[in-house]
Amino acid sequence: MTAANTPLGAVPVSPTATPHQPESRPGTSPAPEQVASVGAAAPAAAEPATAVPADEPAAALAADEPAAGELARLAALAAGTRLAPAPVRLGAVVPAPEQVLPEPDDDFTLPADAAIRVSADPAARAVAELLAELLRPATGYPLPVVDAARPEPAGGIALVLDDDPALGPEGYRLDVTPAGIRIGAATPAGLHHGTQTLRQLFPAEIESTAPVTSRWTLPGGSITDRPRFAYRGAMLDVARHFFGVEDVLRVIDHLARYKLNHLHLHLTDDQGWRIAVDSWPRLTTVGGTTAVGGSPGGWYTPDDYRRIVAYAADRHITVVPEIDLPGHTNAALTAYPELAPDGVAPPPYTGTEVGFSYVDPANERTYDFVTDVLGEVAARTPGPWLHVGGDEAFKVKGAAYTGFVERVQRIVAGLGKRVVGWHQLAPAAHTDGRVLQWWGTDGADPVTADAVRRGARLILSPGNHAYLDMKYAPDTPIGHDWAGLIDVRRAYDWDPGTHVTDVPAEAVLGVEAPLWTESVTSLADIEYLLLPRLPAIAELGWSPRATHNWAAFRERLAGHGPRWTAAGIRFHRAPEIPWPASPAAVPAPRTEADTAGSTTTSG
Ligand code: TNX
Repeated sequence: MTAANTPLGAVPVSPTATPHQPESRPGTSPAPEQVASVGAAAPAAAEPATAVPADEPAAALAADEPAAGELARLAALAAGTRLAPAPVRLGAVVPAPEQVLPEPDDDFTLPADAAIRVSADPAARAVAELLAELLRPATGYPLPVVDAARPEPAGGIALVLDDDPALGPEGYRLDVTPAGIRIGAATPAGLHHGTQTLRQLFPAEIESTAPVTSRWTLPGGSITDRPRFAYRGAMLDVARHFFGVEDVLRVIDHLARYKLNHLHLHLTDDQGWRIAVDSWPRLTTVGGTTAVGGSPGGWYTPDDYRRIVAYAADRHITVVPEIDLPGHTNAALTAYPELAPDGVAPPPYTGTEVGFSYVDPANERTYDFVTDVLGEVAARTPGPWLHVGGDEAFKVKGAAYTGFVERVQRIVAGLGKRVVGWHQLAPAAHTDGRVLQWWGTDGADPVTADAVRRGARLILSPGNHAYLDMKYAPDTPIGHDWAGLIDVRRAYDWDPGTHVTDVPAEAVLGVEAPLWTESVTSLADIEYLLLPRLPAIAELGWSPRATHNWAAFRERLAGHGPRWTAAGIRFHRAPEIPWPASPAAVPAPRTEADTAGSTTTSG
């Protein structure tokens, strides 16, 4: 944080500095008319609460059953019991905001007739529509979105594009006062991140996909927030196992929730080619049909890919497509043997070894292939990045490797894109804007540090902290352990700014959590490995280092268990996190006033 960006009089509040609010606070009960009559507002076809306890992958169930208290709470939810949760603590947000100024007397309860007023700008309006979509199912409120020249909260929510340059391209300021909620930002992206913070300030039941009769009270005060790093991402390997569009959209939702702004798709590997290329059609029709262990293959049509890109863009997430070259190309070679060094089609590969396949760097046809493939992918990708892999090409050595990489880097530049590659690209010549994704396990890496001195910037994905395909513990199902076991604390306790020796923080563009999928076969598996570690990596990417504090983080993270459960999201109940043993929101002791305003869900 710089002085210029510090609002007058505001002091950063460390997440530990604000004591927990008591479970219920006197004087904050809403007037009866503020208590939602969800039965009236809910759509007639609404199902009873569908927020069933989230299933873990079958093998994990015994170790990771939801706490009994949570089940009781969910039963109450399903029965339509009126809930009166205490407001969450203003600073109880993941990733930790830059500045938090609680005003405990300024709590605000969202009324059923609230509107979302938004600056007259199409992208800002889209943020408002998404916020309304997030809040409507649980509240059952209509929450109309209204354009306004100067939006005011007016007893509801205002999303205001204002020109506060201090907030930067992704920052926002959120105020909760008795007049309502106001989020201000210089950009739609900033407004979007502000809405994700707002979402976390609602009681956990806001995540329910069916109406919940509750009092939607938010904690008073202000949050001023900006990211530490510009690049915050996660990677999904859709090549080892294929995941359809719906699964990818669900992963994008998880990224958006934690203010990540890049989704890296590992689209090609030995076991499958997952993106259609019109000029080389057999890449998918032949190379896309297989997956690890004989699982079904699949691929994205141009429309599928555009759908993913558009859904991500609506959430201010940029898709980074990876075509892994020159190794990890067995699937391509099964389709086009002319690219193989011996010109012979290899058999399809469904194992999990690496490093045996490569396209022939001495064959000109290989560069036609690279130019066509990258050209088509670039044309369908609005974001600036093309990831060209480069890892584990064990059979393309020395000058053959660097010569290939330098040529590919020129092809990417010629397409007007910015090249990213795994840090094995480091020895190749620098090219403008080049970014290396570092996945080492030992921060002493002079070759990468040298590439940084020559101009490269780094995305940090240390294998022993950020690899979400590593197991949590020896007895957790799914995943590898070649880079060690990664429990939540290990995912959280490192500093991207100092991690690689002789690489200054300014050279670090950001962080990314890769999820390789050799052992991952379903969305349930993905969520089990992502949650709760993805929020840890997200916090490293977003939050100022001054907020870094394991004890405080685990407390804040614990509050997300009930949110995921309410949303039907599976997660690993990591033992080092103090998940609430009792419900996040228990049926409040009923007062006369409460009873008068109370209704049940229409379900
Ligand atoms: C290494 S990390 C790989 C991947 C594997 C992963 C498994 C990297 C750039 N390459 O091919 O899937 O380990 O953890």
